[in-house]
Amino acid sequence: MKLSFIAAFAAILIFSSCDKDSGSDFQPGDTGSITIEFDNVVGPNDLELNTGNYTNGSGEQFTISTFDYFISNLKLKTSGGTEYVVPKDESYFLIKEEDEATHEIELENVPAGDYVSFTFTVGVDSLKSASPVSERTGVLDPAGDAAGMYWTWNSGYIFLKMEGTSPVSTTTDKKIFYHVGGFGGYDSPTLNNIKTVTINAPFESSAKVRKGAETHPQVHVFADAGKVLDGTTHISIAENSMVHFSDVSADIANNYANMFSIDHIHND
Ligand SMILES: [Cu+2]
Repeated sequence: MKLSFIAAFAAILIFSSCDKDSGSDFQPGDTGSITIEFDNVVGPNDLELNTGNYTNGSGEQFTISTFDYFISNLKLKTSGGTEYVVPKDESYFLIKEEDEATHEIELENVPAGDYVSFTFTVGVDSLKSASPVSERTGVLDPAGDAAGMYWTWNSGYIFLKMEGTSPVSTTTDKKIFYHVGGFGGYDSPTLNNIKTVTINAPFESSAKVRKGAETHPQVHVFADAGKVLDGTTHISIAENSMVHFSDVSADIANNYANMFSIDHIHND
């Protein structure tokens, strides 16, 4: 998003903020919809599968061929502190960079309000992970949409999958694999990489949910794939070209828990 747009947007906010408290323009019981767009980037650049060349904090070059992750259990909070919990059955989404149709999450029947805070799980919660396969349909269907995002050998979802190539990879074909999952285990405790993330609206902006089609707020979220390898822990590709169910995955999960931010919100 261009700086000029952000500047213009900020100016609009400043000029419109004076009538912010001029009385409610919605009734109790009103509901509307809200879109949350997950826009995958690498640092300041849009993520470009296969063709984008990136360098991590360890000075290692890499490309990204796959970038997929689960978002679930959304909670929205208004500026007044009222929380709306998206019904659990409607609260599972699989964002796949290669499939543009998955980049936007549509939430319907959301109580009217000015939403400023968005909380979600990156991955699939343990309750759902451990529920019968008949209750894991749609994006959670291991034989369907979730194919490739499920470990049959360990019965759990891959929360985030990043694959690509790197000249410093130690795999035979220079590929890199970062598959992070682990919900804590069924019977005995295992690695728990479930991350809960809260992101807040910038510039005193909010997503104004109103009745029907009066407005259709869109929360434009950036997810920085570069943070997978560079957050609180720097992951060296040469040292970890392939990560699956291992201690290093905990570092990666902590890294990507901080990759989300709201760049801006549209209310049109
Ligand atoms: Cu936008």
